Amino acid sequence: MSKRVLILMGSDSDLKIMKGACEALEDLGVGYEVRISSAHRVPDKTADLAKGAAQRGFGAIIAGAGGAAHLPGVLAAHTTLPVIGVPIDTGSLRGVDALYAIVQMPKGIPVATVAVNGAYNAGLLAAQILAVGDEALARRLSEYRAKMAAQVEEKDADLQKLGVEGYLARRS
Ligand code: RP5
Repeated sequence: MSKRVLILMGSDSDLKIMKGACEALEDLGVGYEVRISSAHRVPDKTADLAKGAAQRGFGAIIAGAGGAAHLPGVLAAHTTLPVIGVPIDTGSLRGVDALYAIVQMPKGIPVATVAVNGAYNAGLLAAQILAVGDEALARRLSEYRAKMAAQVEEKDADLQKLGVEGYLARRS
């Protein structure tokens, strides 16, 4: 059976950003479960989710958090599944606080970190991790890339045809 992705976030205030990860996984036909679990407010639940994840059929974990952003690192401490961290911009420090917190893991316990608010890419990266052992998913990823490349070529052809002003006028 295909592995799924466990998506976690520290607060429901992260959900509007983290839904990007859900969208990416849906675009690629990857199953997922999405949960709220704070490293600070419900530490035992967070540890239990990480400890049980592999056994429950998850192949990767995506964790979004803002501020002190300890969630991805704490999950990574409790599982050898790959953990992808999404720094969330909570306003005051524009997400740089969460980015530094997530990316600066100590040697021995890595967390793969995407851009601030980069939840869609986290979903893609999780899919790419699962695709190592899933040929059908690897094919869907190649198709996704080919579609993206075709869209760029279409835009370039339109730009050549319409010119800069014409292209911008059509976009607005
Ligand atoms: C973090 O604190 C959460 O991930 C969230 O980004 C931030 C603020 O949480 P709330 O106060 O909105 O619940 O743990």
